[in-house]
Amino acid sequence: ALSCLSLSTFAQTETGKTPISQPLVSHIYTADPSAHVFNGKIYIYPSHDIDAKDVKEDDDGGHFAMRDYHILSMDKIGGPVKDNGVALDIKDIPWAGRQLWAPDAAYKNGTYYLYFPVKDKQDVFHLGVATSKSPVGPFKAEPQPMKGTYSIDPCVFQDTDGKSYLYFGGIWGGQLQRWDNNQYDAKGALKKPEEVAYLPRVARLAADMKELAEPVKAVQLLDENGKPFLEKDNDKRFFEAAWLHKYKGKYYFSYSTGDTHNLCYAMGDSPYGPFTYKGVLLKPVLGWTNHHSIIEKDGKWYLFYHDIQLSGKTHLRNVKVTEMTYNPDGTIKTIDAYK
Ligand code: FUB
Repeated sequence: ALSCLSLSTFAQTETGKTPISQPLVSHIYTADPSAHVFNGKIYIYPSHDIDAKDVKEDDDGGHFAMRDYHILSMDKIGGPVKDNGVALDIKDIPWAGRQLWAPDAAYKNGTYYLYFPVKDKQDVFHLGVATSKSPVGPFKAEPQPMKGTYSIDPCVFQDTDGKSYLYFGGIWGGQLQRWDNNQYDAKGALKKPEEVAYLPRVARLAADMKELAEPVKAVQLLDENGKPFLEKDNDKRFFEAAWLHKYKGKYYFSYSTGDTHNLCYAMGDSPYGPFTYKGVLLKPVLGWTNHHSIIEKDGKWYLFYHDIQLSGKTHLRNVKVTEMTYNPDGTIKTIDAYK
């Protein structure tokens, strides 16, 4: 879901300032880090960015032409980071056409689940799932996309009552605009400035974690006054990169505003929302995209994110982590990734 980034965007961000964190790995390009703690250890499920020289940059993010996943692991924040090699290759996903975008993972009853978006052979994004007995794979993909899923950026949230929810969606190159009311329309248009913005999607997962247990719903995301965002509120409305976490009994839905490059968050009392907008979590980073995850480890909270510190190119990103802190009222202190 990305449009041409451009050097102008690069210049408007924090060029010249000092990054607060360094890339977690530098031997490969990584992005969209979905972090989890499994058995006391941190696992990061990122996109694996590559320089596909045969693919031209376009407004639908065609230059994000990723073909596999590598899972990173670390015992603690600040410790050595291990690249566990190829965990899933696009050639082993029977229905895949191109573009393995931002994944997520979950664990249940001895099995690890890797959720991923990829375009099918007709160039339509759907979500797939793959399983492994190890958190770092190798993962085996199911032969078909997950029924009823579409668009990009899956995020699985497992609530304390054992229920699991799949969040997803992304406009522009992420194709969410083609799926109003869960029906495909290849001509689905972006909203006009005065129209109500597209909303992210959610569905509870079935017990086997491979299927949806219910029809896909829109996640209710409201502005500070309890009103839906309009498309012209593009510094706050949802674009892509959904993440859900829970803190002190409240549900936090965070996401990217895409073309305005913010990571924002909203709070609610249920995994379905409604979520009320609370502010910016991470200001724009170097590069067009902004995409994150949030975990708790040893009593501290961490934001995983990416920028393009190593390459200076929008499609060659590097994942990073920084501590995240809450205010006494449960709101989150805004992070600026550069000093
Ligand atoms: O990495 C490809 C796409 O870029 C992701 O799916 C979006 O969230 C954006 O980060």
